[in-house]
Amino acid sequence: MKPPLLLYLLLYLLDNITPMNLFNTDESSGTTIHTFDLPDADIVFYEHFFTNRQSDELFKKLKENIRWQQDKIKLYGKIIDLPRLTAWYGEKAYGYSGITMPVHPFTDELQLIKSAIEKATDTKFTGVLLNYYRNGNDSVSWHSDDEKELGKNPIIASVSFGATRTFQLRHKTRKDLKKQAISLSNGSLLLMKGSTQHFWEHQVPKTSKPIGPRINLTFRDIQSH
Ligand SMILES: O=C(O)CCC(=O)C(=O)O
Repeated sequence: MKPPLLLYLLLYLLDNITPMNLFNTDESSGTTIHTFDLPDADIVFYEHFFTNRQSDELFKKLKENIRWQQDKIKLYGKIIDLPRLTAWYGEKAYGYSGITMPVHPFTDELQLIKSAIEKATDTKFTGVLLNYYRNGNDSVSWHSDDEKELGKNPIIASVSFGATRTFQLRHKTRKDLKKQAISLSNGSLLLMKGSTQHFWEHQVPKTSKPIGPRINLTFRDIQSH
């Protein structure tokens, strides 16, 4: 049975009332801000930082336009594919875990996302590492974003589009503290600052659940080479 005309009209109106300004990420656009009472950490999670429509559109554009690469790592003496695709965009070169990333200039979409998060966080970012998780078999294992180019207390702004994945955090020395989990949903922004990277490490584990692709962007400020 077809929905009545009135319902179509209502859906049309609702859709068009949703703020479409990409930069409108205040309470009126539905953003919910969560803080975490964790020792040695300063973490803020903005749920629905981007609306679903903006996020779906940005996911599509990033998937098509980003110059994704398949990196390799050495594990127990064997060269294997990194379990995700990556790319680095920004003003300066960057590398991690022995991988040197070719640098590409910010695209229009990346510039838009960067401006939105810079405005909300009052921080300047000079580069972004992108991760493309094709399915639940793609992952990133325990690490901290503490490369020396990121400075003493790195500020990491992590934006997610696509399927929700679990982001886990564990304290490096305090074994009495429980492992934390945050569901990084479509359009969310996770901000990690202060001493977080010194004391905590994070991962996105593999999942056997049938889930779709996800793109994650971690904006960083590269201070020196
Ligand atoms: O995909 C994520 O949410 C985490 C990415 C990450 O840890 C990184 O790029 O260092």
